[in-house]
Amino acid sequence: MAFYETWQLRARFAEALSAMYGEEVPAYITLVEVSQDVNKRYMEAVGATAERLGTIDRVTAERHGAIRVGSPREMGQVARVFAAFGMYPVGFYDLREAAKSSVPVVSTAFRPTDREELAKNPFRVFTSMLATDDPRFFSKELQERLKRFIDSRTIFSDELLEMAARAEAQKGLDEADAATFIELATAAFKLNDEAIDDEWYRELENISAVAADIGGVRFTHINHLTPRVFDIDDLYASMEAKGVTMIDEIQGPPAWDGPDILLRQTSFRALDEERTFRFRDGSVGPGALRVRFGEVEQRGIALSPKGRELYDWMISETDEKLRAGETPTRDEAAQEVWKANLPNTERGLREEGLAYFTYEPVDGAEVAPGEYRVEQLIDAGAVRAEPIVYEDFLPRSAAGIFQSNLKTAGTRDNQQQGADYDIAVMSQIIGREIKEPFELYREQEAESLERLAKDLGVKVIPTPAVANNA
Ligand code: OOG
Ligand code: NI
Repeated sequence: MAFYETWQLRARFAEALSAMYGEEVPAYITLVEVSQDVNKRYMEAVGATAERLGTIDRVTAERHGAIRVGSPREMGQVARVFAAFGMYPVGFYDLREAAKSSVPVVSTAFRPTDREELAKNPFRVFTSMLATDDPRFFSKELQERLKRFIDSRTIFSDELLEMAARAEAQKGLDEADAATFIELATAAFKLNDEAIDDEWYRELENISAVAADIGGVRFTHINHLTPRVFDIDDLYASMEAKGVTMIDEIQGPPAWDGPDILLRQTSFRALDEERTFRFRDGSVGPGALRVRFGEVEQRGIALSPKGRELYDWMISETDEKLRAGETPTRDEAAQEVWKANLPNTERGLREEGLAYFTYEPVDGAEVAPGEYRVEQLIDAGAVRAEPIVYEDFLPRSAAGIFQSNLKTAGTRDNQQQGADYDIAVMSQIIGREIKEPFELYREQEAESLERLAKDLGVKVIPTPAVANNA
């Protein structure tokens, strides 16, 4: 019988979720089709360098999902399911702080962590946990009811969790088990039509639509599945031309003439979906909910801590310009800030140690023994630099995406002391160590430098990105 390795399970899981989500949210199918057109158009227009940040095959298949769970127990369980697919927690995002509206969640992303695995299938899932114990959002009394409600539900069955443990231990499953496992895992994220308690849902919704979406129902569901494009400006215009209403902005860096960095994201607005409610008088009937939307993204180069500091500064500088009324739109403000502060070549990014790359010898290259900087080797035609793609998320963009799809801001009491969460606390909740994104990228660059030195038989001086962040 055929054996499905971890990455094959991951690819099948991503495909199964995509098929299910397409049935649930037909506008997603339009988004995927338009994304594919955009990518084809980009390949034709740009030619050979189009695939610098990802091959067309990888980018076409690439998705990230977003899910939301209600408790540490559920977070630990979902981590076990994802581990079976070779997806491990990376990064900590506190959206309570990043959002102006009431978004009471803390998050991580589950994804493959090494290069070969990412190349085989990069599926990742942004996973948020409701901070039910945060008194800024929930009174003591409501915390109790919310916890009781969430603790009484079962999203991940014992059968699913047992199979996940087996798949993780064996690094895969045989054909029959693989099919069952993927079916069970996918079904755990299917939109359920069990009647929703209207009074309970609305009580939570008054505080935060996100809290209601997570804690107001007995199930979870996939919130969005995001395709990747090479040109998000083209995607945005193409969707609007089709009559699909998009949120007001593209989140993250602006369009500009230099290298793509980090992550640009946008989405079509959350759509009304019919769900079933049980009302106070006991009657059951339809009602509309608006929680799911269609996000799309364009990925750029991973930044070092120094680069990230510059990025965060440029974002606040952009806010400042906008506030001062210096430019009419956020995009124009950002473009000016980018032009004035960010090197507009990959080489510039490397020389200032702002972004991560890997370095490979050019075929047949020969270099006299000695000690070199990589830029010297590149100039001599002996070495090629390849950008490392940013595989993670941005808290402010995530908060922006959450917010722009909420109808109301909700409520929060900032006089209260917030519940403490950080990467260490979240690691404990998950039961596995959450990796720091920077460390993964830095390791990749450092390893490539070591390999390069060995291959060429020379000494290579550490690059600024590696040396500054050791
Ligand atoms: C997650 C929102 C964040 C992203 O891509 O930044 C996100 C959610 O809506 O659950 O998906
Ligand atoms: Ni997303």
